[in-house]
Amino acid sequence: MSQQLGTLEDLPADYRDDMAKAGVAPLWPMMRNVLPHGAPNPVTRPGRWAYADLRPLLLRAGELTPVEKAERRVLVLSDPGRGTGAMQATSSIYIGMQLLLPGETAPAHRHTPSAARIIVEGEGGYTVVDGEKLPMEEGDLVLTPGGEWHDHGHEGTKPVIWLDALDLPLFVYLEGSYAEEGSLQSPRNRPDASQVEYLSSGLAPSRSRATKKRRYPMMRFPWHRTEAALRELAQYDSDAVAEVDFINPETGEDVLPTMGFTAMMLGRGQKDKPPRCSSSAIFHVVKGSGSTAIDGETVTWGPKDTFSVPVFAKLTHQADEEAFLVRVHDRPLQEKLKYYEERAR
Ligand code: 1HN
Repeated sequence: MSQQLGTLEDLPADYRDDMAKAGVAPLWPMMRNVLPHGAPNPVTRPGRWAYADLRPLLLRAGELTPVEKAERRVLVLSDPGRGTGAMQATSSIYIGMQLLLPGETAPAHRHTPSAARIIVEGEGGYTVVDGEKLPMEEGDLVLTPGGEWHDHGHEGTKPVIWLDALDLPLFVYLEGSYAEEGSLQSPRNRPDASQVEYLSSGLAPSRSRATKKRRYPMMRFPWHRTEAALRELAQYDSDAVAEVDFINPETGEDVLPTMGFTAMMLGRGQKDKPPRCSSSAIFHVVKGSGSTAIDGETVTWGPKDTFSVPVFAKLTHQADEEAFLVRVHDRPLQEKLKYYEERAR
């Protein structure tokens, strides 16, 4: 029962003028823009960012702009559907690539949006989150949950580069985005929780009932463990693509309120055709190469490349060689809003 709705031009000019003066507008000419039939009509377009392009640009930023002048030395990966400079890769997810040079520090601050980093290159970088020093090694996922103080440092000898994912667009939309400045934290002198408290999955330290639960008990997920888990999974179920969710080890829930993260492994020549889903995503290639058809448009990728996919995209991944990808998505937000959906292809 789809009916053509009336347009603005159908209405007499004097009536339109009077509406404008009264600060109102008719809904019906705009109805389908905000409620298209059957499925959303995303603004987001697929994006692809080759590391070979980003790396030299970032290193040049390192020469042009001292970290003191940048606070965070980042190049923003803008959604092609919104244009360069857009502070979002999809409707809800911001992605940037950050550089820290040896000896540099990025000052402490905390803000309402949550962040997570996927480490792309380098050794010796670290983030201190709420007094916990989190080493950054290639492929690690490191969380900076909203409201937690965080600063970055670098004890190595070569540039460190990582990908930042934030739920910033949501907070901007909600007019809830702001930060507070602080001074560098002195970290507690012990390894991070992944190395002390949650070394083995299924085991967590016993605590008395009086002990206050930490909302974010583990904020670093070392890559070597993620890769080992994927290899085990892949070995015993070679048809299905091995994919793991990063979860809060105390609750089994998503690691952050709005953003979720998975890691997947594709064997050489393996294809993956996931269901179409209402969440948007950004994929970062930790290792390997291949291609992904996104609604029929093929994106090729190699190590350290990044690409984005809009909601309900029809995806086919194919690995040319063994490949590991990390996916950032907004399913946790959509689950909370009770509308996350998957559809047959
Ligand atoms: C931020 O705090 C970081 O802490 C990186 O490294 C990127 C982009 C927008 C807003 C805050 C960081 C950011 C950011």
